[in-house]
Amino acid sequence: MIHRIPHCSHWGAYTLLVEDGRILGAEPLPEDPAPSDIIHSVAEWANPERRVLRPMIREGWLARREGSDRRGRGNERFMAVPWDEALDLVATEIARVAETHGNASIFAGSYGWTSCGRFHHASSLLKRMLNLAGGFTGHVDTYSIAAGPVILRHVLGDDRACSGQASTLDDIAAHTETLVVFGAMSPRTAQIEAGGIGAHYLTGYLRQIADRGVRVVHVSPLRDDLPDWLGAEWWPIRPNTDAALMLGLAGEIVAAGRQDAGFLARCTSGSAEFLAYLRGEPDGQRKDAAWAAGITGLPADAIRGLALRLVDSRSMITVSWALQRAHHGEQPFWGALGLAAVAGQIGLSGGGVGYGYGSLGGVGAPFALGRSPGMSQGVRPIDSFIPVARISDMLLNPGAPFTYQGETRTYPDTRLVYWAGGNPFHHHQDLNRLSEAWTRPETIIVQDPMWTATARRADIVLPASTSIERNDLAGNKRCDLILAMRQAITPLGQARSDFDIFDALAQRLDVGPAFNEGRDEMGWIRHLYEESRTYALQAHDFAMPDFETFWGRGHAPVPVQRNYIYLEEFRADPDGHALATESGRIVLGSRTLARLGHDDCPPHPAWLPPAEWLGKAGADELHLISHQPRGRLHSQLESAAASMADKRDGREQLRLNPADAQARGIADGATVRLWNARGACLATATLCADTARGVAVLPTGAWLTPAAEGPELSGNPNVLTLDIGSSAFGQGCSAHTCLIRVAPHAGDNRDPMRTYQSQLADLLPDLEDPL
Ligand SMILES: Nc1nc2c(c(=O)[nH]1)N[C@H]1C(S)=C(S)[C@@H](COP(=O)(O)OP(=O)(O)OC[C@H]3O[C@@H](n4cnc5c(=O)[nH]c(N)nc54)[C@H](O)[C@@H]3O)O[C@H]1N2
Ligand SMILES: Nc1nc2c(c(=O)[nH]1)N[C@H]1C(S)=C(S)[C@@H](COP(=O)(O)OP(=O)(O)OC[C@H]3O[C@@H](n4cnc5c(=O)[nH]c(N)nc54)[C@H](O)[C@@H]3O)O[C@H]1N2
Ligand SMILES: [Mo]
Repeated sequence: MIHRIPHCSHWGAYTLLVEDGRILGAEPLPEDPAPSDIIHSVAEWANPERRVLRPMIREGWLARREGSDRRGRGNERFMAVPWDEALDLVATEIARVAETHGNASIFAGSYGWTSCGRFHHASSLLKRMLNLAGGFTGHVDTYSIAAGPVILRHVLGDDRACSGQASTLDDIAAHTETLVVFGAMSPRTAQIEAGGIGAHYLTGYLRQIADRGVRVVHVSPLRDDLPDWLGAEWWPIRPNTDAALMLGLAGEIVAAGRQDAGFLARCTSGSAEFLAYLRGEPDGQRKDAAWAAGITGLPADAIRGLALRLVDSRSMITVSWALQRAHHGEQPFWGALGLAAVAGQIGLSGGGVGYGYGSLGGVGAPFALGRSPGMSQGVRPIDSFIPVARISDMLLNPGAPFTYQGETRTYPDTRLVYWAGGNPFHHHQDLNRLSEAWTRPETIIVQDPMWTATARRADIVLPASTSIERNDLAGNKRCDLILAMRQAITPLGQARSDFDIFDALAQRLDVGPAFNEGRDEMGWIRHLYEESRTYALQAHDFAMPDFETFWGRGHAPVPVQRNYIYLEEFRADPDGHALATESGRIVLGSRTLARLGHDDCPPHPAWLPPAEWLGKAGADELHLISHQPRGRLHSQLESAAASMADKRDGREQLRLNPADAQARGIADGATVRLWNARGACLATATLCADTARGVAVLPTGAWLTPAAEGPELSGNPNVLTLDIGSSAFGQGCSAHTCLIRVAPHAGDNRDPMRTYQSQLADLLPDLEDPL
C-alpha cells in the first residue's frame, strides 16, 4: 500500500509517496503555481552512500584528545564508537573547555541552513543547550545578508526593507511604471525560502509586470537573471560597480534640478552633504552619467535618459542581496536608497526601493502577521560574538580586535568548535585559508546527516537524521502557511534526530529538564503549533484549524499582509512615525559614520573601488560571480538529479562570454582550470552570450574535492573567493569580489564524485554491517 506523507523543505511543500519504507516519488502541493523540481531530489536522502551512519571519532583525537595533531583532520581515519561513548565524550569536552578556558572559547555560531523544520532546527537547539550550560561565542548576521542589514539598520532604523517587509510585489505589479532591477529577480533563487514555503509567487507577479508593459531596466552581468519574456532592457554592468551607476543617476537628477527637495527636507537627514558629494564639491568629481559610464562600462546616454525617467514616472528600484555580498557591499544598498530619495519616490504606491525580491521565494510575497513557530534559544549568559563571515579571522587571530557597527571587540580564544546543520567548507570564502584556520581549535564536533567536506575534517561526527526520518513543522514570517513535515521513513543506520542528540547531551550536562521542558517530539510540535494558533486568534482574530486537522491536511493558513507600501506612513507624517535612526529620518549623511571615520564606509553613499574588479584587472583576468545553484540548495542534495542536470562531465559549468572564451582558446564543453593567488579548481566551460564580457560564472555548492596535487576537481568557487569583510562597519562576506584567470586544462580529468567517495572510503573503517 502506498502511503501519502505531507512534508516540506526549504524549496517547497510536497507529498511523499512511500511504500514498504521506500520513497517512490514526490508530488508538489496542488496549490503551488510554480513548484521546484528539487522536491524530486529528496529521495536521495535515503541513499546511504554519503550518509554518516554511526558516530565516528578521528583516531588521533580518540588517542590524545586536545593534544592530538590537528593536521590529521581530513587525513586520519575515523573509528566508529557507540552512541553513549560519543555523547559522553562530547559532554565531557564541552565541560572541560568551559571550565578551563571559559564558555567564550566554545564557538557555536554554527551558521547553516540545515533542514527547514522549526523544531529540530539544529543550530537553534545547539544554542539552547549551550545557553543553559553557560553560553558560547555566536555570530551575528548571515552569509546571505550582512553588509546590507548593517547599513540599513543605521540609515533606515531597521532592516525590514531587506528582510521581506519592503513594499509587497502585488503593489509593484499593479502600480510601478519604471522598474530598475539591480541583480536578479529570478525563479532560480525564488525556489527557496528559509524555513519552508507553500506556494511560489514570484513568476506570477513578473507575468503581471510583463502584461502591464512596465518598462524594466535590468542591471546585471547576467541577462538570464530575469526571465526573457519580461522583455527587459539588459544593462550588462561590470560587477561591483552598481553604486557608481546609482550615484551617477542621482547626480544627473540633481544637476537637472529635478530632485524632490521637499521630500529630502522633510524625510531625510544629511542630504546637503550627499548632494554636495554628487555635485563633486568635496573631491572635484561630479557624479554624472559620463563618470558612471567610465566605471560601469555602460553607455552615458542611456544613464542620462533613465535618470529623468525615474523622476517623471512612478519608479521602483530593486536590489538583489547578491550586491551586498561584496567588498563595500554597504554602498549599493545605501546608494539605491539615496537615489530613490532624490527621486522622491519612497513611500508611494509602486515607488521607492526594496531589497532581495526573488532572492528568496517569500521576499515581496504577502508576509505573515502571526507568530512563526520556532524553538527558543533561551537567554544568552555571555555576550560573545563574531560577524558571521569572520570565522577564519577569529580562529587565526585569538585576542585580536575587530570592529562591527561602530564597536571594537576582540576575537575569543577558540578551543572547541561545534557545528550542527551547516557546511563551512561549502559556504566560507578562501577555503585554503579556512583549512589553515581549522587546524587551530583543540576539538571540532560536526553533527550532520552527510559526510560533507566539513564532517570529513572533524574530530567527532554525530549522525543526524534527515527531516524525512522524523516529525517536524515548517513556516516563517515570509510564508502564508504553516506546514506539516511528517516522518516518511525510519532513520538510516544509527542516525538520531537533532532533538534527541541535544536532549541526551543536555542530560549529561545536567540541564535536561530545562532543555526539554518535559515534552517529546510530538509534544513540542503540537505546542509550537498551538502557540502560533493562539497568537493568530488573539492578535488578529484569525482562526487556524486545530492541530489534528492541520496535521492531517498537511498545512494551515496564517494571517498575512498584502498590498503593503513601505514607509507610506512615515512619508505622510515623519514626526509621528519617526525612524529609529540618529535623526528619526532616512540618513543620507551620517554623523555616526563621520565620527567613526572608516575609510571603507564613508558618511554618505559613495562609490569606492573594491579590492578586485575589472577596472583594475590584468588583461587576461575575469570577474568571478559565484551565484546560487539552480538545481540544489547550496551543497545540499548535490548528487541528486536536479543538481546533476546542471553539471557537465561531473563538474560544475563555468559560464563565459563566447568572445572571452575564444580569446583564451576555450571551446564549449572543454575542461578548464580557474585560478588566482588563493587557489585553483576545474570546471567545464559553457559558452553563453547572456554573460557580460569580462565575467565568469560558477555556481556554489559543488562538494570540495581537493586533489593531492593540482586544482580542486569539482568546481568549488570558494577555493578562489576573497575572505575579507565588506567594510570595518558591516564585516559582511565579500564572495562576489573576485578576479580569476581561466585556461584550457589538459591534465587530471578524474571524475570528482567518484574521487570524493574514494577519498571518503580511505577515511572510514571497514564495518561488517555499515547500516
Ligand atoms: N562563493 C560564494 N559562497 C557563498 C555564497 C555565495 O553567493 N558565493 N552564498 C552564501 C550564502 S547566501 C549562504 S546562505 C551559505 C550557505 O551555506 P550553508 O547553509 O552552510 O550550506 P548548506 O549546504 O545548506 O549546509 C547545510 C548543512 O546542513 C546539513 N543538514 C541538512 N539537514 C539537516 C538536519 O536536519 N540536521 C543537521 N544537523 N544537519 C542537516 C546538510 O547536510 C548541510 O551539510 O553559503 C554562502 N557561500
Ligand atoms: N536554487 C537555489 N536558490 C537559492 C539558493 C540556492 O542555494 N539554490 N540559496 C538561497 C539563499 S541562502 C540566498 S541568500 C539567496 C541569494 O539570493 P541572491 O543574492 O539574489 O542570489 P545570487 O544567485 O547569489 O545572485 C543573484 C545575481 O546577482 C548578480 N550579481 C552578482 N554580483 C553583482 C553585481 O555586482 N552587480 C549586479 N548588478 N549584479 C550582480 C548575479 O548575476 C547573480 O546571478 O538565494 C536563495 N535561493
Ligand atoms: Mo543565503
